[in-house]
Amino acid sequence: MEYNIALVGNPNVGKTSLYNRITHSLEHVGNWHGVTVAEVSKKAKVGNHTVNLTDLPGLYSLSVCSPEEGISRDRILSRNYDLIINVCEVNNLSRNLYLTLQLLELGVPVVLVINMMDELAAGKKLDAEKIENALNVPVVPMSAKYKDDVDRLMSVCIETLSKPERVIRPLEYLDKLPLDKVRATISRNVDKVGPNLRWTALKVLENDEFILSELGLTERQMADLGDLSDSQAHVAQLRYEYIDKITCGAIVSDDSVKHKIGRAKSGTSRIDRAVLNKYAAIPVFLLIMALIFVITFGVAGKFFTWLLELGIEKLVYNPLSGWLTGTGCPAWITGLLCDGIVNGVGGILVFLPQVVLLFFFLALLEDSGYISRVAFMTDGIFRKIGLSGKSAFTLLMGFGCSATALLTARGLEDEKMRKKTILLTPFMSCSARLPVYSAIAGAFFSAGAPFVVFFMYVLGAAVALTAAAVFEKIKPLKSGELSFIMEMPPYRLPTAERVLQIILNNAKVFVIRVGTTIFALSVIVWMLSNFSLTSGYTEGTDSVSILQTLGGIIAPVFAPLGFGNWKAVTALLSGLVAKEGVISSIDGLGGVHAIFTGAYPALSAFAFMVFTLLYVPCIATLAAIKKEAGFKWMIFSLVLQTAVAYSVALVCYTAGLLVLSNVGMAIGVAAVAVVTIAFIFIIAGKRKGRRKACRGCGGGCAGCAIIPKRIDE
Ligand SMILES: Nc1nc2c(ncn2[C@@H]2O[C@H](COP(=O)(O)OP(=O)(O)OP(=O)(O)O)[C@@H](O)[C@H]2O)c(=O)[nH]1
Ligand SMILES: [Mg+2]
Repeated sequence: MEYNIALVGNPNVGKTSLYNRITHSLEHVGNWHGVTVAEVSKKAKVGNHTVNLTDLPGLYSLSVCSPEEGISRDRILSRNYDLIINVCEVNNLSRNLYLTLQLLELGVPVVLVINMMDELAAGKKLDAEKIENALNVPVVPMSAKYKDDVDRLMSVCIETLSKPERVIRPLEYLDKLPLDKVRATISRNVDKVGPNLRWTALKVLENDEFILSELGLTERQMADLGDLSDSQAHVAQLRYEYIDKITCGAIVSDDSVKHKIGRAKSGTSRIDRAVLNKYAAIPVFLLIMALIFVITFGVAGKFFTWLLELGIEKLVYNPLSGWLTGTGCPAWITGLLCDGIVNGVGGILVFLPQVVLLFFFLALLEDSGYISRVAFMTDGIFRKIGLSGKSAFTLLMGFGCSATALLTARGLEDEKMRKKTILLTPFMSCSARLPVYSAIAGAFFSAGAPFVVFFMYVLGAAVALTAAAVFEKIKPLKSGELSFIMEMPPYRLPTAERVLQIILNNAKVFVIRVGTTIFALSVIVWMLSNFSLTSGYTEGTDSVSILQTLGGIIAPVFAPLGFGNWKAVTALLSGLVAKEGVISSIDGLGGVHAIFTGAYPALSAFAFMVFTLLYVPCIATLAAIKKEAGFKWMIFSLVLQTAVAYSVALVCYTAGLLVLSNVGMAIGVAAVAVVTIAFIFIIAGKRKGRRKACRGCGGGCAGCAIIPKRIDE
């Protein structure tokens, strides 16, 4: 038999962890709320049966607020499954069971998983039978992260599915509600919402916007129903009372264990006192990030990259070019295979350890629960520029891959805030840009390379935040007022298995990308840069290659930035396909020293890195922006990024030239900059003062009508 099973539950309870265990997948798991933003499905064999399992975004209730919760609600209401595995977390049982009751009200077949049993405080045990008897659904306590209780869960599911008639016990609190009266009022509209009239009546009592709009009740009918906000509170209260009844005594002391209880909690709050400290929070965050960069691009990353470089040169490049030359192979074939493919592909492959290390640290930050803290501590600053702490998740995920990170913005309730977060995410330096900085900074800044790379990441973030502040001044992008409720997950340690999974998964994705996109780009760029339209292979001749001709036309545009040559232009064009393409093209075109020449090659290289950081995102990111925000915003993002990249690179190059060519002038420019900034602060301070004076007038003047609200914020 083939069964459709859906995983449903509150956010961050371990649904995806369970999905990965059952289907042997590697879907994204993270210790914060709202990791999964779209449904995923996969088939798994369970004995003689096939199970088509669907992982859904987390939701708190069937009355939804965010778009991804809507995906889950629609799926649950569609009844397009045979069974729901409802996942709860043992330490949040009361809150999680609220959704469980709603599923049971709907009458859907449910198996209840009580997850994270390993986190139950020492000395406590769960009376699963009590909950099972009260709800009349199978209950399976487990730890999806550690223990292999998956087989037991699946056999319970199959057993539940194979029962011909499942008896769903009516929930006693429903009898206390005037459901019959509501049914009578809405009965003639009910064909619009399906056959479950009793459930629809309950939703009406809950003042459910979605159901009410589907029903399209008349004013008369609404008047008959009375004040729905009162009944909404009453329904919630009855549910919680029922949950209290079920859970009271469900978690009891386990006398066989004599450990000190609550140790983990006090440990968590002690760490949080340091990590979330008003003064230390941001410096601690920057210190952690700096440490990660020093390890990734300095000590460890550099060593492994050097090792791979050596391996590729000694074991692939040298033997291959020697053998090809020995066999009398045409020079262009040797050039294509060795300089085009081995150098192009190998030039990226050597950064595999650094990419893996970066993803590993990012996953540690994510899985430990630290990223939630970052979102929490940045919320105040972010609010001032029209974003929220939740945007911090998306932006930080942008360090991995922009195209996937911007999907996480779906968790943002305010539409303008969501759009802004989407537009800003590509400014964060994704992992594909990492080989570009690593290779260029390594060649021109030797020991200072990790700091240059760190600077690029900081610059990307600074540009994103500045752009947010500017957007906030533009009416179509000004965010609405939102109250932001954020859940702080407990600190969790990733398992060795998960760490290994992260490393293998990211290595696989990287190698596949290098083996396909970068391979193709290397071949194309090498061919176009070594053949001319008229006289074939150009090596050893005076002919001008195709790329040289085309790139040469655009190159002057980049002259003010210090890299106005066709090779740099070619590299940037390759970067549109995939950002790693920038460096594979550079390698195929003779390496960094052949491109950044002139009086200040390091400065040109620096401006080039800045441009690479900020210019048009790759095609995959543009496609994601189009999907999430629409075509218009995609074009806006394209223009915005290119303009910002050009301006910032121009400023960096010009300022660098001033410093390097005339130290006296540089000091003068710096002094003027300091005075200007100080002046701006003084003016801003005075304005603030004026606002206060206005407030003092008691609200009678025109200014007071607008300003007091802003001061009170
Ligand atoms: N200690 C412990 N942690 C777990 C367990 N199951 C999952 N986790 C952790 O809980 C966090 C959330 O796991 P996910 O599987 O992403 O949760 P989810 O329900 O899919 O979350 P959303 O997609 O945000 O709705 C991760 O850090 C997991 O490693 C468990 O049994 N024990
Ligand atoms: Mg998930």
